Amino acid sequence: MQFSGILRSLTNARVSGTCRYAAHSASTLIAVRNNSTYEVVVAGGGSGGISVGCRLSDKLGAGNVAIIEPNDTHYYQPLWTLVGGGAKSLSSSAKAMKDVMPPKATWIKNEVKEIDPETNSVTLENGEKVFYKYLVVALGIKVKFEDIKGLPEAFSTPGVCSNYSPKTVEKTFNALQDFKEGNAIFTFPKPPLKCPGAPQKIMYLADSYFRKHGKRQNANIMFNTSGPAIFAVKKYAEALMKVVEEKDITLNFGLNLVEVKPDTKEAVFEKMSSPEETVSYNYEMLHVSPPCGPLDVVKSSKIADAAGFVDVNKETMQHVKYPNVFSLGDCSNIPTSKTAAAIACQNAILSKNLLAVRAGGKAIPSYEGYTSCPLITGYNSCILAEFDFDLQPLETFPINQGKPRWSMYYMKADVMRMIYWQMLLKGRWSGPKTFRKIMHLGMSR
Ligand code: FAD
Ligand code: UQ1
Repeated sequence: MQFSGILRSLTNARVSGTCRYAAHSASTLIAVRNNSTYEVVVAGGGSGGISVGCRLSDKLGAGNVAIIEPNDTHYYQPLWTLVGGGAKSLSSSAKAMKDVMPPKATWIKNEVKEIDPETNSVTLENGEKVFYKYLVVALGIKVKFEDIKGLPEAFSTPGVCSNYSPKTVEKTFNALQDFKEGNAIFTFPKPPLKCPGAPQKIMYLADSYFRKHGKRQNANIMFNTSGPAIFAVKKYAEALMKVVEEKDITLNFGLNLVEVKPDTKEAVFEKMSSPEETVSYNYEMLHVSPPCGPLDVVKSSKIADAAGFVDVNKETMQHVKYPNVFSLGDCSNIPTSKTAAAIACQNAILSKNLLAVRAGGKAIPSYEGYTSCPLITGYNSCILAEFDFDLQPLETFPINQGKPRWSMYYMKADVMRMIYWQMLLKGRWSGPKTFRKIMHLGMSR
């Protein structure tokens, strides 16, 4: 049967073909069939996919929303900064995927290999097709350690670590503990990357850790960034420059890590101003924030923009060409900083717009680019950066958020974790806009 025919004949999710199994939430296994059709298919079960999947399956009822996700574990990645700093355990950042799957969604435990918006279908790793009426793409971003020569091998040597993967994040705390003397180098790649504040947060924790353990005088802490500034928003950049100065950190702009030589403990950087020129530093500790990029499955599809990210309207999250396709989070080309905090706002707006379009209406442009980066500056201090598309502060609290505060540290370390598991993933958190309005008594944004 032609797909258009299938679509016409279906008002709700239907299945046809031979039987296979998909893991359902709450660990039950339910039978689904080859070439199934769902009202909504969500590709990816990370922060964006689970939060949207929960909202939509609550509205549309059991059997109508499928989430395609291959992994057994869901990670709360924002906690990895504190895992690397030794303040939280890796296990506290993880939950079984079956426990975060929305109860009314069908979990298809598989990988998306192909997205075809012309036939409204996605092809799975096992070759089966899943058809949708509406598609939500929430596949995240690819972390590309392998783009740095020698790095994959260097991870198996002491001192080389990264908070950007569950496989390497615990090595960061080992490196802090084992550090004796020399350069402690923290890198920042060419954009895009997720949570652009994370590369420097761990550096401030390292500084605090070394001070607490009497080894700060033996450490030359360096931030080697490919960028021209410490942070994109002026207000927070000024505050962070003071932190860098107070902590006596060496700041090198315009340096991009291209190679790691574990035998000689050297990190090689290209100069952004003249890429054929390189500069090498010896390291005792090297924390790598990796280059990131679009997933191949998105890049090779018709829903991608020239850079390989899902091409959506930044205010509605609806695809610019395919009106039944939506996207949020790290895989989209929404021009704001890629964070879970951004997804807090995006998941609510996307869900509302998808349901409006489904009901015959229009997607309403309402996302102003809200994103947030809790810039941890020590084990009990944090600058809470919150801003919009125009890089203008969009702050929740009626205090100067440019100042490092212990209250913001505890909000980040404990309150946010609770909000994430109990509210965001359950479709009950749309970001702090309401609090912002109340706290500012309608006087400012
Ligand atoms: P993800 O949560 O990465 O989910 C993508 C999902 O898609 C994954 O489950 C993956 O398994 C699945 N997937 C991938 N490929 C396929 C496929 N082919 N088929 C099916 N499924 C697939 N954000 C903050 O708000 N505050 C912070 O303080 C913060 N700190 C951070 C610190 C670090 C070290 C890191 C790494 C991130 C941090 N973030 C922070 C960023 C935040 O974690 C991400 O922006 C957020 O998780 C993105 O959500 P997502 O749904 O777009 O992608
Ligand atoms: C937020 O909403 C959020 O999503 C759950 C985060 O992700 C971990 C955050 O880090 C932050 C800071 C916010 C914003 C929330 C408040 C209360 C400022």
